[in-house]
Amino acid sequence: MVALPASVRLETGRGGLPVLLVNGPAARAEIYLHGATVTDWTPRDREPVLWVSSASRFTRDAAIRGGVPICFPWFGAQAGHPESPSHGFARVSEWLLVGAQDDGEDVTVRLRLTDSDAKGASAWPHRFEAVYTIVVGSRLSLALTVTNRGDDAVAFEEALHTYLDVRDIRATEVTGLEGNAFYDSLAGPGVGPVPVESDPVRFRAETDRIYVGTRATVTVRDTDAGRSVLVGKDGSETTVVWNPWTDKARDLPDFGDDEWESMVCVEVSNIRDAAVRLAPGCSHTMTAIFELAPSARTVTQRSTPS
Ligand code: TA6
Repeated sequence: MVALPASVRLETGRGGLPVLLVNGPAARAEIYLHGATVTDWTPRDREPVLWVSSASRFTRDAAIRGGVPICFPWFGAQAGHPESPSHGFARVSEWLLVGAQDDGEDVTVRLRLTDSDAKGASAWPHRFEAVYTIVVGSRLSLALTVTNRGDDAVAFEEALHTYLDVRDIRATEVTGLEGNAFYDSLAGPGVGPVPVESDPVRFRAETDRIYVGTRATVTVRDTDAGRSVLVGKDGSETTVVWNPWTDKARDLPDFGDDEWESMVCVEVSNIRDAAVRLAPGCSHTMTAIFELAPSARTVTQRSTPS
């Protein structure tokens, strides 16, 4: 058993699933071993940044609807295997806690998944090790390192399928993707990248896009809440932006009918042409870094009506 610092407790969470409760100097967080899903990150004196559906399941056979599910080793449907789970098996597998420590203002937690622990790994018959390093502080850093433990080269897709909480999606915009082409996933498979995005992404209907060749930090500006979330990254070439809007939200069994108004997914990823190729023994790391832009309003000022 890994020795836990005082800032980290292993508890029984929703659905009886094991959860790590992190209470560090600069922020708190909640991390389910199920899917290594971070379901809460709240910097001190700020509001929670991640969104979790009130209808989410917390069971071993389903992904958590919210927080940061990990899509690996494929994104969406597995090519040639329609029976395989959407977005791969990492988000429905139990990850092993391999380390936890205090680092000044930050708290670092490490989780691991290998081909022998993964649920349904037979769908992707390759030997691998995935290590997820979560640093909880005034910034949230999520680094997924995948190592090819086999004798043959492998290719995989990955995404940190982050659900961000917003006050109103209609008053939310995403900047930093201008100049990047995108696949419109609503246009169906086989439709090539749509010409370059020229404006901030605004939401007026179901939106499901895969931006390609992205490197820059993306800003999610939630004007109603007066808050911006910066999404920085490393080792990632694509960014997915998703909001299900009314119909898709209604169709999803683990998603509240009206909850589309208060969330947006911005997903640091390597999918489609950016799938990662690894030779035997080699590793690749993809990192997402979340940060709240300085805000004139902190929790206390907002909560006391004038
Ligand atoms: O990331 C966007 C997306 O791929 C959408 O197409 C939508 O299906 C969403 O993920 C949710 O997928 P899920 O398998 O979690 O229902």
